Amino acid sequence: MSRLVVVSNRLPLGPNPSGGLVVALADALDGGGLWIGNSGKTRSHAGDTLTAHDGAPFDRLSYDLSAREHREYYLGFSNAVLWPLCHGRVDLIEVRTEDLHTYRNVNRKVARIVAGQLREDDRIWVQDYHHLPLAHELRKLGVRNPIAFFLHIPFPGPMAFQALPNAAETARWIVDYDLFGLQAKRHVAACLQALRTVEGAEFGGEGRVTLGGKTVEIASFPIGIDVDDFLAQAEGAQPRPDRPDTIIGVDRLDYSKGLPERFRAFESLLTRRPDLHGEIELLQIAPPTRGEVRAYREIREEIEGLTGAINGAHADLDWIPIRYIHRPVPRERLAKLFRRARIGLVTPLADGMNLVAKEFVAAQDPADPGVLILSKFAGAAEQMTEALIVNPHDMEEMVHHIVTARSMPLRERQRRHEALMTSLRENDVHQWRRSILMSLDRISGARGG
Ligand code: ADQ
Repeated sequence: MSRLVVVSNRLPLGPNPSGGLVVALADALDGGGLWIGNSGKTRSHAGDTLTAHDGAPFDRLSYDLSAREHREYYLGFSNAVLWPLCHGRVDLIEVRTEDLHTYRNVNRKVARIVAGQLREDDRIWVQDYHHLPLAHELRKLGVRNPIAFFLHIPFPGPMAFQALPNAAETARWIVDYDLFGLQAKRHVAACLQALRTVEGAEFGGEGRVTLGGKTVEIASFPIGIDVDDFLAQAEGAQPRPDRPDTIIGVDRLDYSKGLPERFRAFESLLTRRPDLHGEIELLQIAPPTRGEVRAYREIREEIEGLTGAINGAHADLDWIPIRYIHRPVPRERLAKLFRRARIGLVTPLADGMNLVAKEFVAAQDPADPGVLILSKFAGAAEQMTEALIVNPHDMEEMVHHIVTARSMPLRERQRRHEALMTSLRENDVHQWRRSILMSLDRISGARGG
């Protein structure tokens, strides 16, 4: 068996690392795989020095970023250009030449590090938008190994793609991969349309795109969760209280997650239905993220302002309508909170997949399941059709779905939950990993490499 080399922005650190991606990749990495990523530490000057980390069933190597690399590659081009652009917020992009320059340079440095570790029959799997140029840089170093890429966030449509300062260069980065994996069919369609704006690109069948003599296959691989693991963590939760009914939201505090729209819809419900005062609450858990980027400071202020205003206007001595927690919560705790909630409100304005939607469903008691309300703009909506699918911009529809979910008969809740669970199990995280690696093997096998 050939070895798998995974490259992501941050290396999962600590003994027995356990994030979602680690679980996903473990079976393919255990017993000899290698994972390379940055340490999360920044130094005033950082070179190519590598640190090995014991304590995982696979090898791990980290490098440090310089303060400048962190600012320009990570906060700058990755999170103030690519992230907003891929999430339909072209208005938020902050294009700076030096950020793009450093983004290329960091990827050149990571390519040198990866190339220095490679064996002839290794397969390489690159994760996410921080590393779009990596295959291109590796190919320049003479690396011929099969390389797959997976984008965890949406791919922009043609107009947004053209808002990149380097759209044609980005297309050349993409075709240096053998396989370019996206979360949902709609992102594959967007990607193909975007690449049609690039001069010289040619389109074969089955998502194949050729440019400058290089061919990539573009396909969707919806990421999933480890269903039984999450279900096990949810078991033993306290029974649901009689009142109030909890509507739960769990999201990194990101402008793509649609939190202000969600809070306003909840307030609209409280205003129209005074009889629900004391009967429902919104528990919103939103840990901080990327606080050094301006747009993230602004969304934080907006959410704090809205929480204060809504609670100030509607709370009573024995009831607070919105409980807002701006901290991470351990997974096990989260799973139990999902199980106690009557409604899961997952309403992003754009999202590659959204694993919270899947975790909420997996955590439910099949005998008395809660109801998921899911934005049509989450990649998850393509598979989770038995959720109540909502347009998060449409406040009327959001209010209507909350009311419907709250009064949904047990039989219907069970039927929807069962159908959702079947699809979660068929498309779990292990299936995701297997199908990407099988596609990569098929493509490289067909090329004889
Ligand atoms: P995210 O944007 O981070 O991921 P999501 O898919 O919802 O979004 O994953 C978040 C993860 O963090 C979930 O496992 C969730 O339980 C956890 N989490 C959220 N809030 C937490 C809290 N307060 N405490 C502890 N854990 C918390 C990106 C893309 C998504 C895509 C994933 C995976 O934006 O669209 O689904 O990658 O590919």
